[in-house]
Amino acid sequence: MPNAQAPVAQSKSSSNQALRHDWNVDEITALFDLPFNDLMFRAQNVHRENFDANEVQVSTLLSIKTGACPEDCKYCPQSAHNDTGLEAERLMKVKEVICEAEVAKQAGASRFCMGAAWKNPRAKDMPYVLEMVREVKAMGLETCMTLGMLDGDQAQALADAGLDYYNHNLDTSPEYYGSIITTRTYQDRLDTLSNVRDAGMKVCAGGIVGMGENLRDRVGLLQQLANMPIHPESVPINMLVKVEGTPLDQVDDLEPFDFVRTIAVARILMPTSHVRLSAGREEMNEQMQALCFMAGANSIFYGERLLTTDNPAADRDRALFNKLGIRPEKRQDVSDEAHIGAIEQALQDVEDEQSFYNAGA
Ligand code: SAM
Ligand code: DTB
Ligand code: SF4
Repeated sequence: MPNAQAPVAQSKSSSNQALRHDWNVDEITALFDLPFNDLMFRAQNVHRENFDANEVQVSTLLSIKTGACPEDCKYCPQSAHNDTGLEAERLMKVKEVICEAEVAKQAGASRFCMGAAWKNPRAKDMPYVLEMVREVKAMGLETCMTLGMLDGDQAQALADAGLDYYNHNLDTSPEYYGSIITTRTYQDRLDTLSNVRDAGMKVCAGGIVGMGENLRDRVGLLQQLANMPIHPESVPINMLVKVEGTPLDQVDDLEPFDFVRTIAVARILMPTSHVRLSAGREEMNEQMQALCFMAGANSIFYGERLLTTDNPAADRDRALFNKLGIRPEKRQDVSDEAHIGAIEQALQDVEDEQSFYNAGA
């Protein structure tokens, strides 16, 4: 049963254009095939019709249970099938999680995302994760979790505890999926996403590019996402982080413009969703990230760690935002003065630092 906070089904973008859920492969391929400048222009227009183009939402990630995962995802450093030398850690204590959430809030994050290396949460884990949701929410942060597959009851319990978003990625096209993961099916993932939606939470679902897939697979992934009855509110586009000891460690680099194109096409297909420039920013220079923002990305992970791999340090991101005139997006559901104050203070600190360097130059 949907709960009282269930999002209203999207039907229009702010430009009053109907949102489409019937994209076919040829149409999506034609977007990828546009001359780069034409694609960017279209994506920017769609972006500006629906969002403030100079605002980017910032989320901070925390791995609440690390490694020793029974799933065999070929990209993942946390899979027990991959020998990456990662030290496994048990589920963190609620108090430790709250301390990390406080640090993220002070640094200016508006959403706190907690991830666990599980196939699915066990019954005995649920009371702890529910308490994490309640306490992080009480701090005035938006909450997000990614814990693997959920049944309907687990999704409802998380929604009732106040979980705003659940992240569960499709990862790639249905056709390429079997080359990447064999321990859970594409349908398992779609079922979890529909349990999340039915429980009234917002859906965060996207994928990974640069895993050796072809253009048709990137088209197929975006088609699956865009043709859901309601578009995911958040669409993370991850660039594969190659980790030694995973089977994808040696895969060829993706042409960077193909990554930017994937963001631009996601923006056009899902005009009102937040498209997240997700994993892989540590390997991208500032100009590449700026192109992704121009293509319509309007969310990032903020903080020096993703789950187990590196992300740019918060001060580097604040400096980049300053150079580009980007403001962190404020929380949409409440106006939390402390949170807005933390972001403004952090930006002021960077400006002060820059004028200090300029004065000394
Ligand atoms: N275990 C849960 C699951 O898979 O549903 C949640 C955590 S899992 C690490 C969340 C997502 O992180 C994966 O679905 C995948 O899209 C992304 N991810 C994991 N390893 C990655 C890597 N090396 N590069 C890019 N994205 C990665
Ligand atoms: C998502 O799409 N990307 C994040 C988040 N959802 C959970 C995870 C990226 C993980 C990158 C590899 C690591 O740090 O372990
Ligand atoms: Fe486990 Fe998630 Fe990593 Fe797959 S992506 S191995 S399910 S932690």
